[in-house]
Amino acid sequence: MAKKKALKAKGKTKAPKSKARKPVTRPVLKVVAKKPNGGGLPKVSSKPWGKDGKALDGVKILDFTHVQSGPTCTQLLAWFGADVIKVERPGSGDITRGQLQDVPGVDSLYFTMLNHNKRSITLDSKSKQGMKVLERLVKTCDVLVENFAPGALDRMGLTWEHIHALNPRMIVASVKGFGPGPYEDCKVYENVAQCAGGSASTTGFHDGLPLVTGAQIGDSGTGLHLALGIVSALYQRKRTGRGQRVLTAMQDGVLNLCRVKLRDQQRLAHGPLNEYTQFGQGIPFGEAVPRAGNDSGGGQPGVILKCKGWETDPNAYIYFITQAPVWEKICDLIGQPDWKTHPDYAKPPARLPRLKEIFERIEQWTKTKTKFEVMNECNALDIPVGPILSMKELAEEPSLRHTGTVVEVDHPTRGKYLSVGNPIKLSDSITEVERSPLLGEHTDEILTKVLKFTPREIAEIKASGATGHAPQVSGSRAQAAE
Ligand code: CAO
Repeated sequence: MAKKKALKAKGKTKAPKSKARKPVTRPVLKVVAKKPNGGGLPKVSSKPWGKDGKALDGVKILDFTHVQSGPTCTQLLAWFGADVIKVERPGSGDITRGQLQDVPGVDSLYFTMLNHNKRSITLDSKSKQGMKVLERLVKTCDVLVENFAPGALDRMGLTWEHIHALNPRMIVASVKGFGPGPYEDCKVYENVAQCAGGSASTTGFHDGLPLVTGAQIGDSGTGLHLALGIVSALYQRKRTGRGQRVLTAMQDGVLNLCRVKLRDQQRLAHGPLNEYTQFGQGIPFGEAVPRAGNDSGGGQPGVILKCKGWETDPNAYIYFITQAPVWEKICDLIGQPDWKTHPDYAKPPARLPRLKEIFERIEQWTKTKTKFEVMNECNALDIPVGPILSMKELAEEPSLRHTGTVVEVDHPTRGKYLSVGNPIKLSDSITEVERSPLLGEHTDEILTKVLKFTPREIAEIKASGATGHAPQVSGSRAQAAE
């Protein structure tokens, strides 16, 4: 009977032929309308939007991250309302506090811009008392996030088995450079990941060196991937009750972002990549996807063109896409209406071998306008273009200030500085960017209020030197001023 059911469930197995066919009886499907508040969900909130807490309220994160990849992940979780407790080595803390320092003795922008909305506790994880505190944190928190070198967490004594025994509900999330395989033990930084994940081999010009990109796709990109893994694991835990391990390897994260290049690798087997500029130039393709310069990654040809002022302004350029549906508008705009019907230019396949000549003609037009004029004129006609915006222009852009994507934050030792706020906007979970913590600023608060150690225990922990010496700071965490 069970076997019969299994066969039915698979759905592909044909029923044995018999001479006298029985009439097929189909199960009657009962369609039950879902109640609006069904599925175990609470009643629909009647509070105003943005006034019913935050998405991750109640989630406690043991943040054992450092440098960039891990901190970007936990910063996002903090922005969504998680209580992020950053554990740092007494005395020095996260190495980035002192890296690329612009103001002597003050936490660097590298640190402050990656650690908003967190609390800091200093702990020597290699001391007996430090481990006692860490184990209490493991029992108290929902997620441990770390991006130490491979094996470092195990060497501390915090193996997955030990953590799972202490708190079977805990999610342990890690960033590593590589997944299991020949390089799994390697330490990895941003550019290593960009090179190992396929980004560098496909970035730059065909006849030049491989290039790394300014976007931190290895670090911040992997932090983003990890954050998604963590919230998914939290969601699954609601059903299973247990934690799990979440791993994102930086190589995997970069390769995921280079997905279209693996697409092109396979297309190469069927002929040249005719949307690449080198096709029009008659340069043969090799065995691997070449560097595409500024060619568009999609099927619509695009390049970077000079605009008015390019001789002195390094960012007076625009990205111009000759999207097929607006080709006729482009021809009119640049003063080349004859190309609308000319057999060499009218249709996309005819244009492909002539892209260099076509873009040179468009550039004659863009050079007569500023990048913002080109943007305005093209957008009015639905022609997709992108001005090359400098960091200065982005920092001063009012619309980004308005949306909280660029925020001004006040810091007790640094003063006011600019930061990138939460790029992910939730309509019912509004982000308020708070300054990063000073080293060990919340040690006492966490030992007492979160971990509920008695005054005697706290005295013992402190006397052992496990927490170092926390700075005395007046006032609580400052609010970000937009
Ligand atoms: N108390 C005591 N010891 C501590 C501590 C604390 N609070 N916090 C960390 N440590 C110890 C670790 O246990 C480790 O000790 P062991 O080597 O003896 O086990 C040691 O500090 C150093 O950790 P690390 O090897 O992770 O640090 P590193 O500076 O040598 O390497 C990095 C940095 C980033 C290359 C490495 O952590 C790494 O490969 N991480 C994974 C990939 C990653 O996230 N890279 C992105 C970094 S951002 O560009």
